[in-house]
Amino acid sequence: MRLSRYFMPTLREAPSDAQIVSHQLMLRAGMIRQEAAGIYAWLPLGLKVLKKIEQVVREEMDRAGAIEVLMPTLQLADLWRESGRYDDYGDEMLRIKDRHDRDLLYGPTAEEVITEIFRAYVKSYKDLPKNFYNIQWKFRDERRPRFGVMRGREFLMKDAYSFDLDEAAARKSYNRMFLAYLNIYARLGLKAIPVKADPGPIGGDLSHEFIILAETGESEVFAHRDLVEMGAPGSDIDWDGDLQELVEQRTRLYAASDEMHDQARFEAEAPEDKRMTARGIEVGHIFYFGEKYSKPMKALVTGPDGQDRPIHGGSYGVGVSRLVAGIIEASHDGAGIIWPDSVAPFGAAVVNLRVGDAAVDAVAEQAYQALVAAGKEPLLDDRDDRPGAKFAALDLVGIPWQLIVGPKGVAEGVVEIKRRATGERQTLPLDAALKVICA
Ligand code: 5CA
Repeated sequence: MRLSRYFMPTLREAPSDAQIVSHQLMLRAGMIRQEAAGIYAWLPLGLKVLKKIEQVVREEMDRAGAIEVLMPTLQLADLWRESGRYDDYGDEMLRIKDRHDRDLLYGPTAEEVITEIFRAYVKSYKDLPKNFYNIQWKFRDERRPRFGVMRGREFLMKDAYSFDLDEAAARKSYNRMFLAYLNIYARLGLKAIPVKADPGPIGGDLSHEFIILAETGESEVFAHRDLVEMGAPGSDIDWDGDLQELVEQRTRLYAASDEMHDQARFEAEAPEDKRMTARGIEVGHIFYFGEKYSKPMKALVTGPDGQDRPIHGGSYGVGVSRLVAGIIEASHDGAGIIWPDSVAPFGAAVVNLRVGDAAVDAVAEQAYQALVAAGKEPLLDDRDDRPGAKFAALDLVGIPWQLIVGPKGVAEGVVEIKRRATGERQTLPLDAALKVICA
């Protein structure tokens, strides 16, 4: 992409109503535009990052055996009347009437819709397990939308739904999602802590929130340090095998958010120097809820004994748009955003320091074409602007590499490269510079 033809409306100052650093930086980097409270348009740079996160989530869901579908944003109220949730959901649900006076709603989640789809086709235990997911916009009329896309009203969620014959099988589906989530966050450069969450009226111990650490987080977490340091399981685990031990390794050590925290247990289970208390952002939530939807909505399958029974379900959410802000909270400095390579909007920026100088233009173009060919999705800064302004904008938007082409270097046969995360610079011939960036 050539910056002269792109749309990257960066701002020197953040609007004063942006309270947290990710919101400030997303506005300054020209990633989003607020259209109404908690409702945002995604500008080109923001959209690129959103799509990259979406793709990481998709790949890890596919690997763990989930199957992608796309459900509508608008849902029929009648389905929610079947599950009994229509009246309970309250003011967070955006209720809509169509021209035939039918009650619709903008989906805040999709348990009812997926249960309707499942029951229409799946009738036998032989077709289980099944796990369907979609990455779709949700709407919750939050009382206090704030912090930009961190707590929006319209937001992008990956929601997966598992269907199993009994609780033991459902636990296996749950374990797959639990471990897939850790892999997702690791690929996004994040350290996520799985904490026990309130399982609600179903009871049991099968509900976890995934929290990433950030001072501005809305949740407080209490955790054993060894859990915080424990790595993700990695994507080459046997997804069809017994995952219980891998999950237990990560649930044995104490971890809880404020509503489930028990100080006495924390002190008994973690020695003082291992006790960590911090603020964090909830970037995922997984639940096992048994027959909660299948019973009232009659999602039944025939078991091996010929008897029909309600399936055991679970649902698994990742806050995809919230993650854009969450990654920024976890990875920025005074100059701006520092994207992990896995979600950077561009892999590298080629900075032409003297646009219009034929020799400099030629080297910049050569570097740009080489990076295109290498699949690095480069941005060519071919604007006629002061070097200082160019560097400030590129630092702000957080592109992992800058390849700087100026008249002095071109005369000497070298370019400069800068790694955004460390500020480290090297002066090298172009070929060697490209090798470093593409390594
Ligand atoms: N039905 C379940 C799982 S599919 C569900 O809706 N879970 S949830 O309510 O916990 O949402 C899943 C994830 O969406 C949360 O962990 C959070 O990361 C994200 N999320 C929830 N509300 C918002 C919001 N208002 N703005 C941005 N992200 C949100």
